[in-house]
Amino acid sequence: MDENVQDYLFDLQGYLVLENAISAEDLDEMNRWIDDHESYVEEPWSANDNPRERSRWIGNVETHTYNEENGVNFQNIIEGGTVFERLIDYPAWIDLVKKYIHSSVNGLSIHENFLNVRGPGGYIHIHCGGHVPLSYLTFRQNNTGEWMVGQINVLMALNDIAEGDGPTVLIPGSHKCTEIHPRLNVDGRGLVYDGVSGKPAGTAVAVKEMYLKAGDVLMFTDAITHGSAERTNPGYRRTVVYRYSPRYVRERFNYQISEELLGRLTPERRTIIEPIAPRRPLAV
Ligand SMILES: O=C(O)CCC(=O)C(=O)O
Ligand SMILES: [Fe+2]
Repeated sequence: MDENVQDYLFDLQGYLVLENAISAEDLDEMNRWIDDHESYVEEPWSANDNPRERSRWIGNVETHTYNEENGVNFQNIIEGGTVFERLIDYPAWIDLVKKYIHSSVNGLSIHENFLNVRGPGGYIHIHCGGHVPLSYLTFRQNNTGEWMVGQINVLMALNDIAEGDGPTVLIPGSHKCTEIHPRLNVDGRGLVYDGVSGKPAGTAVAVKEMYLKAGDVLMFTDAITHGSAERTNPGYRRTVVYRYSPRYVRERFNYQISEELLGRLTPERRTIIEPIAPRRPLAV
């Protein structure tokens, strides 16, 4: 797409769809990873009495969910194999992400990375929007108008996502909306996340369902009002999400990167995963 058109659309809508962004080989490798770990989708949790310690670990990858209906997140998936390392600076989106985050001054990091598998009845509540005063939901420098996007979500479709499959929903342009979305409005107070209605984001006013083919990528500012529709079809929706931010934003769960992965990463990838090297006294 012509760069001016792309910039205009990202500014106006707050999202872009990159069709056919992921190679067939890489898609196959990720889908095979899920097939190989099906038992974790069936049984994501251990029997621990403490709900915070119920997760299961696959090496350095951890099972997780924000709410049961969101499905299973395989957090820290960059530790899951070389294909997930390639995604860190994937050619289809890395230059766009760098431009919009303005990495020449802000650097670049990944705030959260996970693979999500979501079955029938699964969905996400509506969240975010232009009304939210979260520091990483910036979009442009107010004074000069330069790009200064605080978080870009790169959501990768690993299988086709059509009507009934629980597509991501978003409200185009809502990253600039001052009014609070009605479902996030509690007596004039704006919520970040709808933890009250118990309804899928797909039923909220003004949302657009984003249909994707396997290999397509939906790239959106986290400031946009979004969520997902309920999956009503049988089977599972498979996605990967990498959230890019300036280097000042911490990794969401503070996963400690394994020495093995750090040793394998190219210098470019290592700078994204560990933008500020740990500083310790010299060993004596
Ligand atoms: O799962 C979805 O479709 C939406 C994901 C989402 O809310 C996010 O990546 O920030
Ligand atoms: Fe989100």
